[in-house]
Amino acid sequence: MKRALITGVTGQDGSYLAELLLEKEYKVFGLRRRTSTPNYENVEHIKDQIEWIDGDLTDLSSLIRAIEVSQPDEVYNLAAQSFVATSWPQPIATGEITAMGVTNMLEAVRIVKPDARFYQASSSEMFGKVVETPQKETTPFYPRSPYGVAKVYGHWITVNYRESFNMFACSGILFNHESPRRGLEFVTRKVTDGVARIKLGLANELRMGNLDAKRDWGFAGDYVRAMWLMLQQDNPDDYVISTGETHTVQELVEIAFNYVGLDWQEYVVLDEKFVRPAEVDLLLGDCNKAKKKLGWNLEVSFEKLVESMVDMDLERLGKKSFKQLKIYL
Ligand code: NAP
Ligand code: G4F
Repeated sequence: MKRALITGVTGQDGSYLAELLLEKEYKVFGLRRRTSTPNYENVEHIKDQIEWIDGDLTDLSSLIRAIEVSQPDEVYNLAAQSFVATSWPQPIATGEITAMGVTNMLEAVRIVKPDARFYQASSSEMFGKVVETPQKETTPFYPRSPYGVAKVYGHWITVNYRESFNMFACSGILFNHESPRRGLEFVTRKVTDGVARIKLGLANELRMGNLDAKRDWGFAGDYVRAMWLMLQQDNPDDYVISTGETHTVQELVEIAFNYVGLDWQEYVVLDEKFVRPAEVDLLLGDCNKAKKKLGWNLEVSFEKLVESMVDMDLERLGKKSFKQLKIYL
């Protein structure tokens, strides 16, 4: 039985990855940090199958202990302050968790179990003000937020530990990926939750920032398969994971409102509060390397993804899916 340690297991990706590894009969250890109220929403259904270890990415001693206890074959470092907008008002915390936290994890692995395979959650946000399109593994980085800067550090320290200590360390440069488990502050979930609220009569507007930004959005369940595949190869390497399609935020809004038969222009209000000090205008990934070398492929399209998120939010908020609601409308 293989053993894996996941940091960030209570987050969107951590929960899908834990499901995947449990299906593959791994023994799964999950690092959880102390919170004032329990935060198991994404993993409630598999909570008892995970061995929980208390720790925090900013506390090296807790990470050393986590590696000692779990003795992992594979470590997936998914924990981060991951919301770009928060990285301006909290740049230091973002740096300590999202940048230095990676060094803490790598040190814990190097000290206790240097033969463990290591996955770092790198991000397309590192491409920022993009210098070429589409973006691939060799595209230079130009981050546009404290979060993006922190991820560039995390990326290069992972490459450096691979080259300095011969560790099996990989970075997945993942483009935006979403699901019904996405945090409510990220734009896809904010829109699908907002549309569901409006449809159910719980709200009458949706306040948004920059509708012109373009993102390459995929489904999180497809993306965690790529993480696992990276650690099953003969050699460690870095890979871009993306759909190869880009859409504006406005297109996202249109698809979600159309799905429930509403005109977005009647409800969306532009609010400066959601406009960022510096924007990443366009992301579009070239994932040919991952397709060729990992045999990775997508299963869920953008439209299907948005519609399933609207359905899940309608169900959560109204306790009925839109398909069921339609029967009564
Ligand atoms: P997420 O839902 O925000 O989850 C973040 C996880 O990190 C949560 O489990 C959180 O714990 C944990 N965490 C935060 N600070 C921590 C700390 N100091 N110590 C220990 N754990 C801590 O993020 P996600 O969308 O699943 O993304 C997973 C990773 O991929 C992140 O590193 C993110 O930056 C990166 N990434 C995401 C995307 C994307 O589109 N989703 C794309 C590229 C890269 P709590 O539950 O206690 O808050
Ligand atoms: O959903 P977002 O907050 O995601 P963002 O900033 O692209 O970051 C996500 O993807 C990265 C990978 O590229 C990850 F590394 C990162 O951890 C995170 O998962 O915003 C997407 C776009 C932005 O251009 C933003 O300005 O949507 C625009 N937007 C417009 N109105 C909005 C809003 N974003 C949010 N969150 N809220 C709005 O009201």
